Amino acid sequence: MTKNGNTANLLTVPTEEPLGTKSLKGSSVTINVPPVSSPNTRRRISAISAQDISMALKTVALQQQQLQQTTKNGKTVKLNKKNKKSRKRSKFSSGAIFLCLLVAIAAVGLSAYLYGEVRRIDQKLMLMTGDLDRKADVIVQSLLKDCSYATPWDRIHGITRVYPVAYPYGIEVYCDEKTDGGGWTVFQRRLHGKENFQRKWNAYVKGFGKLEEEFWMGLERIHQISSDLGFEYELRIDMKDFDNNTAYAQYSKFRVGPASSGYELFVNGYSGTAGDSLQVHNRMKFTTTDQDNDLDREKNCALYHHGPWWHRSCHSSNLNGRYKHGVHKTYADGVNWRHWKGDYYSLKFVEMKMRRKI
Ligand SMILES: [Ca+2]
Repeated sequence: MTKNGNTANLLTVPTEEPLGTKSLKGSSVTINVPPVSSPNTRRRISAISAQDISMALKTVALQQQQLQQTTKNGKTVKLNKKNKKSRKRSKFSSGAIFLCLLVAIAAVGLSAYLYGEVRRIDQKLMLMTGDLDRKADVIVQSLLKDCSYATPWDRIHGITRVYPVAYPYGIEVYCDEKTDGGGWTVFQRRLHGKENFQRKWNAYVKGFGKLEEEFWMGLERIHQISSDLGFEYELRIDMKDFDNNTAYAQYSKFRVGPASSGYELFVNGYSGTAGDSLQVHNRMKFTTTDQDNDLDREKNCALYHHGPWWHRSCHSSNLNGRYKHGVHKTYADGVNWRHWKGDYYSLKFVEMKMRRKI
């Protein structure tokens, strides 16, 4: 019933789909129909209601479809945007990773290349250094083949190691760095008579004695040092008698030949204070008691005068003779230098030395 007492007609029309609105509930449309007061009114209501209902239903259905479509499009748009962003991010990430990999590979390759270059340069430097070391060794050894370039240490201590060509591992020699500017390689010394100089051929070839005291360097070493074709050598002989008087004999040219020559003596150019008692022995071979190379056909000069030497037939100097402490009665068998002290005086001190001429 209505407020004015008319009976309201309620018309319920089923819908095709749920409407989901406040005015349209459930699966049907409820329309308030005014009370029917007359048969004409009933017909008009009936006719209007049918059109309205039909239009309303169509309108609602259309709106519903539009709403759904709008909702779907919105989601799609949003999804599409999200997908695009995601794809962009994915593409960016993949590109960044690829770039990083390229950089890493390039870095590894560059590092390997640089390492190889450094290794090659290092090897070249090592080869160059080794070559320079070898050349330096050759130069040093050529300089140190005798006492010509003795160090200050050698000047103090006398004994040093030198490297003649025939002795690549070096030999120890005594250097005289005090006499006449130094640089002398000493090859014979008589000092106190304790060393036995009455020795045979092999001993005189190899050498004997103590470098600090009395010794003979050896014919082979004297030959090897003095016969260097690149240089000339000079000879100096320092002497002292028992009154401590000194004298010397110096020769501007000195050389000892090889074993095949009998260690032939080459000497020339005397100067000094002792007189020349050696020039007469020039071109003589060395003679020992067991190897007679002298020119005396009747005797062995080394045996007769008790002194291995470059005897002719026999000598005017006999510096390897017996150590007799000065004056002696026997003929020329002491440490004799005829032109200073004669054939009957055995010297207190003798030192024979050679020096490279520069
Ligand atoms: Ca003879």
